[in-house]
Amino acid sequence: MSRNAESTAFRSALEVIRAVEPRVADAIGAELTDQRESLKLIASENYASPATLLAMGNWFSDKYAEGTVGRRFYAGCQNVDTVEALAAEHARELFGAAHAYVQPHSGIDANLVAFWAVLADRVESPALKKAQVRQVNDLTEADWFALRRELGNQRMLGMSLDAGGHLTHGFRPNISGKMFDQRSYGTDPATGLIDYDRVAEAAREFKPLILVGGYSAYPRKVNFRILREIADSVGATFMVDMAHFAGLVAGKVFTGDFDPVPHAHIVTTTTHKSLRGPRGGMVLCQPELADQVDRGCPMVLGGPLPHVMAAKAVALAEARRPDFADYAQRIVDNARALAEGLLSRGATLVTGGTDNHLVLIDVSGYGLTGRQAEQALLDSGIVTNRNSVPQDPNGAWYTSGIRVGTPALTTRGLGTAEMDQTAELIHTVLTQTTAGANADGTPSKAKYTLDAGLADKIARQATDLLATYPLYPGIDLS
Ligand code: DSN
Repeated sequence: MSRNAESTAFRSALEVIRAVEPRVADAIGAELTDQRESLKLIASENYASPATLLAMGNWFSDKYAEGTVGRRFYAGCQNVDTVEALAAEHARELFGAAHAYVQPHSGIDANLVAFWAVLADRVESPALKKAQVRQVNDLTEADWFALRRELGNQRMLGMSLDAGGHLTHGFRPNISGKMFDQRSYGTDPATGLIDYDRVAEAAREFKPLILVGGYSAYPRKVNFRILREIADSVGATFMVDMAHFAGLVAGKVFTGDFDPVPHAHIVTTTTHKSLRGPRGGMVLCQPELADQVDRGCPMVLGGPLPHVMAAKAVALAEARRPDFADYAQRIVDNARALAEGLLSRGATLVTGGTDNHLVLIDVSGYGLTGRQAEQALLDSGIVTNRNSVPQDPNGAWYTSGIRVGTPALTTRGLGTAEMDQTAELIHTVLTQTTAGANADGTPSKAKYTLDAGLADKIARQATDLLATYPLYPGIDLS
């Protein structure tokens, strides 16, 4: 691929946009500059390839395609069928999955599709069976009442939010917490690790319909074989949300007990995190759930996004190339180097380290809340996000943690030596930041002081660190 082609493509696109609304063209250009200049350590972000980005910006966006490949509610979907079938085929081959559904617009959507599929498959309700075979009009008011009561009384067991679980795994601020009676399993307070015996005990007591594995802020591998055994022991369906680590599964860094696909009945993911595709979601499942999963649209989802499915096909094709495995291994090597760099400088890390793509720093050791640390790092050109730590005394808004992840910087080409330098920058900012006070003298969880000169110096050092690894080297918008 000639670099010139990439520059021409994006320059031309911006010229066309600029003729209609120049402020949008300016914002798109400014976003590239900002991303090029900042040290992006948000564990859930990445940089999709130019081919993936370009596959999204076209007339596929104009097409309605409710239904599935070859069975649409709209005419004229032959080209959508092509890209959807390609994306699903790449996903099945890449992950060794029996079935792939590539329509979900996001991770939340993918999880809702999965929840519905499990409910429809598992809830023993005559009313539900009638509804499923399109006898909806035969249902009486009493049927509907019974149906809603049965669906609304199902149980889910997932990882607790402050141990690193995700909001969509049954927590009250999310619709999943309103749909399900939820209970959580946490981590061992001494080690920060999942205690599988306690998960088994919780499953025996609670008897969930769905056992959920997966996380967004747990820095370790999860043994999915053991979780499947626990699910089987109580008759639960085992679902894994691998949104964060899908790239590590695709790149064969997580194999055997740590690859969820052979163990789970149903696996959900986003496509834009470590997997490095377009913003979107996906469901993989065992054959017995495929029919229900394929009802995702219009049961749960709005019309599919064909332009995004085209980009998923491109990104999944990229993930099947041999160099993707090298990228995936480098993500983990980099996270380990970052963790070691932080630990050697005195930082406290949840679980004492990492074996995936992320590191969770407990910033209370620096006398800061997560919110103060996040903002001080941002002032210094380092983009992270605050995150709860287990049993966090500061709650989910202020938090006591900073989550950092390596997929984006790994895509850019930074290696373990640069991770050590990154650890030095983070540690310097955190040691030089002091917590502030409210007007009445009480400690503030948001205010902080950091010398502006030091923040600028760190930001320059971050930019210098990135200079050798230009982002999108083939794209010159000047
Ligand atoms: N927002 C994603 C993350 O940052 O982990 C999960 O939804």
